[in-house]
Amino acid sequence: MEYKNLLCQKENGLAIITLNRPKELNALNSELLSELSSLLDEIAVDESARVVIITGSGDRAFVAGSDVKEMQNKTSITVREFVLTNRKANEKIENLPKPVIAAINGYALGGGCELAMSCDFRIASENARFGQPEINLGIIPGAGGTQRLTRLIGMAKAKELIFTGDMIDAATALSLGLVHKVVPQASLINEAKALGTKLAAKSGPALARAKASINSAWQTTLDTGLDMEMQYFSLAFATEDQKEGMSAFIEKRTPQFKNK
Ligand code: CO8
Repeated sequence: MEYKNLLCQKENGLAIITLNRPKELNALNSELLSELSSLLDEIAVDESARVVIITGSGDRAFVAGSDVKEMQNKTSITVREFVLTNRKANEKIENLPKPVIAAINGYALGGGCELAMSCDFRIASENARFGQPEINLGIIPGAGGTQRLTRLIGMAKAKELIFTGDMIDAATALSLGLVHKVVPQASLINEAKALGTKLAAKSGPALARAKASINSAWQTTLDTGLDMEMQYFSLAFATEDQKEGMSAFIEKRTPQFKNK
């Protein structure tokens, strides 16, 4: 399917999504977010796409936030639909049964930082800037920022970023644990592809269950989480990949996973 605000390229088990509104620094409008949800639905069932990379078009911005021009005249009632569209897209990323890597090529502000935080990995270019500047617009983060940022970097630093609206550079984001790695912009996409290729060689069902099990740690008690882990762990023994992985270990060879 063709998308107006997205590009999608598939190669060697990777689906590379480019958020493509460069004139608006890839600001998220509801059309882009709806398209992203549809594309992720397609990718979820596409066996040729084992890992997803999300990046922004151009060399200035990953995403400079939700589209302020679209939001400006909304009311407390009408803005809820926009929030839900954004929330749905972020939850599709977070719950996609495949790893998702954000390749952050510039500003990741507001809804852009929130989208990146819904991904499993964040690799940033040296020029990336992060922030939740909503306070400067007289609002608060509305696409998960108060929740995911707090869980990722802790309450003290989340309050500092959200209350001040200040931007931080990529090195600071790395020191806070907000990103996994910082690389020169010229090598960003290749770094993301290298990680994607490494993950694409693993067992897809095992990755999907590891992701779901780790995600549950955010939502539940330790006991319930351990029960869920036991279920996912046990289910792995119903896969061909478990047989292949363990046989390969014993036969001292590299496993050839079939994602079954
Ligand atoms: N929305 C709409 N347009 C934007 C946005 C945005 N978030 N960011 C940039 N643009 C547009 C600018 O308006 C400008 O367009 P034009 O040329 O037509 O005036 C173009 O992109 C280029 O931007 P600048 O000229 O401002 O470029 P600069 O290099 O001077 O500055 C910045 C770059 C620092 C990134 C600056 O553009 C900026 O501060 N942008 C806004 C950042 C921001 O406040 N983001 C948070 C938005 S609110 C949000 O994300 C809420 C999340 C909660 C959502 C809940 C569900 C909806």
